[in-house]
Amino acid sequence: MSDKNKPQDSQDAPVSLSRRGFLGATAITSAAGLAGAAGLSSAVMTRESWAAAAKEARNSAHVAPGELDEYYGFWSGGHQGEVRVLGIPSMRELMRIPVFNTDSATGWGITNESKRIMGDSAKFHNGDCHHPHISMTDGRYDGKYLFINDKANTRIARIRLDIMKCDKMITVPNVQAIHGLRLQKVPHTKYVFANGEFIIPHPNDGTNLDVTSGERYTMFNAVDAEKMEMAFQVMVDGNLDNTDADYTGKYAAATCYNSEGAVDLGGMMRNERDWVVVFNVEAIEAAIKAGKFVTLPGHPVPVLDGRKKDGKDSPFTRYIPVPKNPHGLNTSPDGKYFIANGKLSPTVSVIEISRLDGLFAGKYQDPREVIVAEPELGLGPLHTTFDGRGNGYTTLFLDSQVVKWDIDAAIRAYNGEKVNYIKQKLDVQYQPGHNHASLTESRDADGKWLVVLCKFSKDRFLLTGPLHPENDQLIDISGEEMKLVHDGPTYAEPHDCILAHRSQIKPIKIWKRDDPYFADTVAMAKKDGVKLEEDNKIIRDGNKVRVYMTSMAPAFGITEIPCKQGDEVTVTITNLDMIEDVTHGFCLVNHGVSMEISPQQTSSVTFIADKPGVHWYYCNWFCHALHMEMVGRLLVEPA
Ligand code: RUQ
Ligand code: CUA
Ligand code: CA
Repeated sequence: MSDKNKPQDSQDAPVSLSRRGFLGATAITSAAGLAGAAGLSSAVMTRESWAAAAKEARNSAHVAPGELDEYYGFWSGGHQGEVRVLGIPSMRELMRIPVFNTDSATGWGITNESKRIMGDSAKFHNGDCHHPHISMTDGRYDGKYLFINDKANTRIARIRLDIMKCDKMITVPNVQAIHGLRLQKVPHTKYVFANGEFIIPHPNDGTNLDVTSGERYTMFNAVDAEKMEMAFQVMVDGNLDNTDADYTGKYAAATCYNSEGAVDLGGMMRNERDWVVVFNVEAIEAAIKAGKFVTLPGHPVPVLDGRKKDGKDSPFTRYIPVPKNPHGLNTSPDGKYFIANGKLSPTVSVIEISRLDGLFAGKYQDPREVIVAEPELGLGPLHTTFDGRGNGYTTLFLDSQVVKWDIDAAIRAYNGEKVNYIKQKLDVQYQPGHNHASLTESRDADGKWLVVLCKFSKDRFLLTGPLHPENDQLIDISGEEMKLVHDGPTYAEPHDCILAHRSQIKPIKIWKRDDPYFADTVAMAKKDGVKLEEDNKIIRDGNKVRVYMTSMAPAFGITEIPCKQGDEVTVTITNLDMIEDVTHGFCLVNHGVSMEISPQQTSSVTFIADKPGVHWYYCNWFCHALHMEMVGRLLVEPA
């Protein structure tokens, strides 16, 4: 074979772009005035030299067969819509929790139980989740719930961490696109704080189609975490990006990148400073208690006005100018600082939380007096995370780096001292968004592992066509130096993740029969006089057919379901197996029906028997040597 005809290994195609050149024109546009500073350079390492350098550290992260990981990681699945559970440090994917998507394996979006949880929004088949956060008690993860936003359809979902299933979902009214989401940390997670990102006209009924004039705003939202109902909304100036809460229970803060209220890219970058808006939770609660709120048409949630009027502040909010289109907002685990990440400015702004009482009391002429440091870290700072030893770790999107910096030193530098606050800059591959250190959002931040979620993987993995995976990288931060130990390809698009120690999460092994997850289905059976744990019964009720059956490896309790064309059939299955891990499924061929029934679980699904004839159903979770034989038939008589 001549060289010309030799098959080319496309995986080995030379990498033609340098790390910094990679983003090209798009990045330069969005980096606006910063492009000039991109001349700073660092040596570009090859993939091979990375592999060699990482070898030693990788051994410390190795989790051998039979060993368990020390941490749970909960990953946002981004616009794929699910939450993923990973073991850290192995970075092995342990489970997927469908939330804002449809899932064929478990029947999420197909079963009656999941549709009841999704409510009105079950009609949507897409989602865009960003920010997973674990409920807290006294500033520590309590392992009860995980909350996550859906930017695409303005929803918030809750996952029960004992069963690792979504158990509640609400659509936030009066706003569009929930982006930032964080939890009240102290005294416990009473509220889920969630930012409505986009400014919309009010009312948004088509009478005003211009977002730059007339009554228009977005709102900061609080959801009652236990009831999963709206608690309050606060109108703001500008828009809202990311948020976090403090360790007193009194304040939450959010970044705004569009103080301009613009509708175009140029307009949104016009101001040199946008702001952080601080919310006074106590003042908000007091106003609601005193009945000093309004409601908007169509929803009873109390709404407060946190906008400035004629330059005067409301009792509920303060606006702190920070540069420029800030993005991430992160509370340091010692409870001292809110840190706003500058994005289009190479700086982060460090806000001292203990000065906020004074800010609300009118102590400061200039709200920027609450800022105690504004260190210059590099290009495109997006998110900061912490090791509990006084260091911040900030992602630099444009530089493709994580920078480790000393918060106290940055404060001293801001006060004029000559001190170097930058400890290390580590190249990551490539363009990192969020980063997240173990236990970092709690008092227990332990500075062991750092996960960096890179938006581009470029040359790091075998090629998969034009669509590349993301690259979630694991960095050992236990020592003085950050060490990259693992590259992890992930599917679109983990915006954010959270790491909890395994002792903080307590999942159950088999379902409890009285679990509220399927309580409505149990109640329905009771109305039909059916004992789910024993009975195999078919109940005909007009053109409704309700089938109650048990499953036990390797047999369904009912193997023939006679019905008439056009009947609405509900199949309810209770898995009597008591053995851990023996999950059954129910899949009806050519009907789009499929669901999971784990040990001691009850699941149900409703469909129309619209095709006359014989239709096989089978167990689609491999459960037994005779799993293939675990079948039955739907017998549909023509109408
Ligand atoms: S955002 S890459 Cu949706 Cu959390 Cu910052
Ligand atoms: Cu039951 Cu497979
Ligand atoms: Ca702006």
